[in-house]
Amino acid sequence: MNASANTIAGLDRILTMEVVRVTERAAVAAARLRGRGDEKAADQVAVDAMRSELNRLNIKGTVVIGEGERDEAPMLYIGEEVGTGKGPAVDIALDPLEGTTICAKNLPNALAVIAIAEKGSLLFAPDVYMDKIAIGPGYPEGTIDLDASPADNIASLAKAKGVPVNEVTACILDRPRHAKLIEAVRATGAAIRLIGDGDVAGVIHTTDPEETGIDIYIGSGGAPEGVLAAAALRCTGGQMQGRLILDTPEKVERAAKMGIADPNKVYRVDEMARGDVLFAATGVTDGNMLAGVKFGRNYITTDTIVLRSSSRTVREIKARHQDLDKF
Ligand code: VTB
Ligand code: MG
Ligand code: MG
Repeated sequence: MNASANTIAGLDRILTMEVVRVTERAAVAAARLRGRGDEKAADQVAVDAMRSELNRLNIKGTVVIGEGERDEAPMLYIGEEVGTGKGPAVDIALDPLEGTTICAKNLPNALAVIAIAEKGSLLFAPDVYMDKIAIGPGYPEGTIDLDASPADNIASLAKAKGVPVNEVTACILDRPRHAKLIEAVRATGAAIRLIGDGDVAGVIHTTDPEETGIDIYIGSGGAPEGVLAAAALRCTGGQMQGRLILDTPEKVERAAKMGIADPNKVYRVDEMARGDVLFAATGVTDGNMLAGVKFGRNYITTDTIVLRSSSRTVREIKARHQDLDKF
């Protein structure tokens, strides 16, 4: 196959296969520190592992959503150049360990996550909170609205799904700031899956309600996690709206420096992730969609989902790693 056949719709499709190793490697490293109560250590090994594998890819990558500003994050910081430098110029959003606390406590749904997109197509979001609402594919456009009340959103989703409201489950981060939201959702009769962390997984879970039991994600979480989740929805279909929470002049200014002129803008999926996007996530701990890493006597097992927007392919890749020394 020649190069043009591989790059017909944006990114080189071979990258779809290559990117799997990046999240697998990070997930295995983090999983070795599952349940040790040390979030920092688990995060650090995941970052190291993801970076070294990423630097083997033939891309000229720039981290646009990463571990933070250069001075606070020594590696995979925003602006860091990654890859061999020999391939196409791409933008990268990553979280080597999404849910450090989940991993430290060995609770469900910690993931190693990456999104790779054509240059300039991911929202350059500051590390602030974002108000989010998301549902999976198959519902009419406009079923959800970030500015509508939780009760209206739940009612609208139930109608679109053709079920009574009490058959809807919302996923919400368990935070004091969500007390009113939780109360409002409960008042509708809908169920809530409260999660300790991991809203990238929470949003992705809406794309497969039969499997995960989650229909809608609501609430505020990290903006970087919002862009990562949007990258995934871009590939699976689904609706998401997000608004940066820029509640101090300092945050408004920081966002302005990153090119955000309207601090109140509501971003839809394709305004957070445009063009051809690849998304990969490997389970670190067992989750609703992905199994966690398993350490066997003779091999290590990983479970990864790889998505590509231009073809809308959803791949689930279970791997047995027998070269144990490498991990
Ligand atoms: C969420 C969650 C992340 O940050 O985005 C959350 O998905 C938001 O911040 O796993 P708070 O914890 O301050 O509420 C994480 O918990 C950590 O990245
Ligand atoms: Mg992180
Ligand atoms: Mg995170």
